[in-house]
Amino acid sequence: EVSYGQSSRGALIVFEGGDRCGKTTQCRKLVERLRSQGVDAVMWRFPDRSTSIGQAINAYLVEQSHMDDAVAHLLFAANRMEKREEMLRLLSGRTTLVVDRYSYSGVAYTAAKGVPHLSMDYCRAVEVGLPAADLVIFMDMTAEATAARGGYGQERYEKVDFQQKVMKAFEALRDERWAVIDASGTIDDIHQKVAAVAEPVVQRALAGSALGR
Ligand code: DGP
Ligand code: NA
Ligand code: NA
Repeated sequence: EVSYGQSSRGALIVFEGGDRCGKTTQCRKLVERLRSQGVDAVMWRFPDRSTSIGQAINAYLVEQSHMDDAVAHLLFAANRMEKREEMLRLLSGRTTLVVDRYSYSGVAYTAAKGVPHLSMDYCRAVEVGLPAADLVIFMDMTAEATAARGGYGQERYEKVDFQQKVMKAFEALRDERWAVIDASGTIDDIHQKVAAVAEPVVQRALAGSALGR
C-alpha cells in the first residue's frame, strides 16, 4: 500500500459487499452529494470491464469462458493495477475517488473458493502497490437477503452458498478503516449513514491531515 504523506489530496473511498447489496446505487449517490458540495469526485468500479483485461474478466463472469482460479485472480488484480497510475494522479490532484469494489473483493472472492494454494496472504500479496483506501464502506447484508433481489444468479459468483463464504472472508479482512453499514434499509437511510462516515474522511484528505479516520 502506498501512502501519500500529509499533503492535500483527494480521498479514496471504497465500497465493498456481496453481490446485489446496493453498492453501485450508493456510490452514485455519494458522488452526487460530494459534487453538490463542490468536492471534485468521480466514481470508478472494479472490475473495469472496458479494458482488454476487463473484457476477459467479463467473459469469465458471464461464464462464457473458463479460467484457472489463479489466472482469474491475477487478472482481477491486474485490472486494478492497470489503473494504479491514474488513481495516484487523480488523488494527488485532489480528486476524490469513490470506488465500487477494490482489493478487498479481490481477496474475499478468491479466498472464498478455498483453493489451498490461494491463501489470503497470497491473495493480498498481488495487491501491493495500489493506493490504500482511506475508508471502506462495507454494505452488510446476508447472502440470503441479497439472493432475493431482482436479477440475482446471472453471474458466476451469484450463488448463496458461495456468497456466504465471501461474507466470512470479508469479515476476516475488516480493520479500523471499515465502516459497516446495514444495507437492508431504504436507499435514502443508507445514503445518510454513508454521508456521515464519508464526509469527514474527504474533508480530512483535502485538508492534508493524517490518513484514515
Ligand atoms: P460487480 O460488477 O460489482 O457485480 O462485480 C462482478 C463480480 O466480480 C462480483 O461477483 C464480484 C466479483 N469480483 C470483483 N472483484 C473481484 C476480484 O478481484 N476477484 C474475484 N475473484 N472476484 C471479484
Ligand atoms: Na454482480
Ligand atoms: Na454492483
